[in-house]
Amino acid sequence: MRLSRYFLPVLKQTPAEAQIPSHRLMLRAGMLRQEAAGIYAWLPLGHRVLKKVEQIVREEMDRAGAIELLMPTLQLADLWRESGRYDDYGKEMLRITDRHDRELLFGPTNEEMITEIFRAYVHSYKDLPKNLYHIQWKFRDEQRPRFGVMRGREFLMKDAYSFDLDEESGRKSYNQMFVAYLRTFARMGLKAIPMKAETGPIGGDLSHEFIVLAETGESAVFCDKRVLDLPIPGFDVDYRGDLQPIIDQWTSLYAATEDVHDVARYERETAPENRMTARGIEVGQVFFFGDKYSKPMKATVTGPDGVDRAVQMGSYGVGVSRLAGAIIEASHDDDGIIWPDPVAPFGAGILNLKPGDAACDAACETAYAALSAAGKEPLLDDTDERPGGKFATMDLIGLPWQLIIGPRGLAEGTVELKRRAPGERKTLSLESAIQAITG
Ligand code: 5CA
Repeated sequence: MRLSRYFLPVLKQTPAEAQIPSHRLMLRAGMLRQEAAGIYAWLPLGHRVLKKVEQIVREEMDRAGAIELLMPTLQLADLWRESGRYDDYGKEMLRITDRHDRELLFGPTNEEMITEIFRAYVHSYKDLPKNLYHIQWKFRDEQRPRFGVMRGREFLMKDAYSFDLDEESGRKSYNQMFVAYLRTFARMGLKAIPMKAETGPIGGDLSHEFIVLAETGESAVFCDKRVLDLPIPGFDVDYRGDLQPIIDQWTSLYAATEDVHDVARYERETAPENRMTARGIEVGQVFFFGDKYSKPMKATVTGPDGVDRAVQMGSYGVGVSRLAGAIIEASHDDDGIIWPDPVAPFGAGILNLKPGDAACDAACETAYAALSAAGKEPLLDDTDERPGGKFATMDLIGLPWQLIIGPRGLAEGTVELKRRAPGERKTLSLESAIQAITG
């Protein structure tokens, strides 16, 4: 992409309404525009990040055996009356009436709809287990939307739903999602800690929240800090094998959110030097709730014994849009965002310090072609902005690499290469710089 043709409305001033770094930086870097309280337009740079996050979530879901579909945002009220949640959900649900006076709602989650789809087609244990997911916009009329995409009203969620014949097999599905979540967040450069959690309006009695530690997080958490050093399962983890040892390893060290914190247990199980009290951002939550929806909604399957029974279900959410903010909370400095490579909107920035200078233009084109061919998705700053402004914008938008090309260096056969994270610059030949970026 050439910056002269792109749409990157960076802000010089820090917007007054933004209270936390990620919100501030997303507005300043031209990623996001607020359209109403808790409702945002994703501008091109933000959209690229959102798509990268979404794709990592998708790849790990697919790897774990889940199957993607797409359900609508609008749902019939009658569907929610079947489970009893239409009245229970209260003011958080956005209720809509169509021209025929039919009651609809903008989905805050999809347990009812997926159960309705499942029961229409699946009737035998032979078709189990199944895990279906989608990545779709949700609406929750939060009382206090705040912190930008962290607590929005409209937000993008990945929600998966598992269906099993019995509890034991349901537990295996839960474990698969647990492991997939460990991998998903690690791939984005995050340390997300699974913690015992409340189940709230989703229900059930087995649940874990995945929490990224950050000072600005909304949840207070208590954990054994050794959990931060546990190994992440590799890409070759066998999802069809026994995952229980991995779950046991991750859940044997104490980790709980404030809502379910058990002080006595915490102090009994965690040596004083290992205790950690912190704040965190919930980036995902997994639930196992058995027949809570399948029973009232009559989603039954015939077992091998010929007896019909309500299917055992779990649901598994990831806050895709919240993750874009959570990654920034975990990775920024005073100058701006520091994107981990896998979610960076562009892999490298090329700064042409003197557009119009034949040597600078030629070197930039060479770099642009080479990095594009290597799949690095470069952003070439070919604008007339002065060098100081170009450096500030590149630091603000946080691309992992900056390739700085100016007339003085080129006269000596060199360019400068900066890795955004540590911030140091190296002087080297154009070929070596390209080599360093493409690895
Ligand atoms: N049906 C279940 C799982 S599929 C469910 O809705 N779970 S949830 O309520 O925990 O939401 C899943 C994830 O969505 C949360 O972990 C969080 O990361 C994200 N999320 C929830 N509410 C918001 C919100 N208001 N703004 C941004 N992200 C949110």
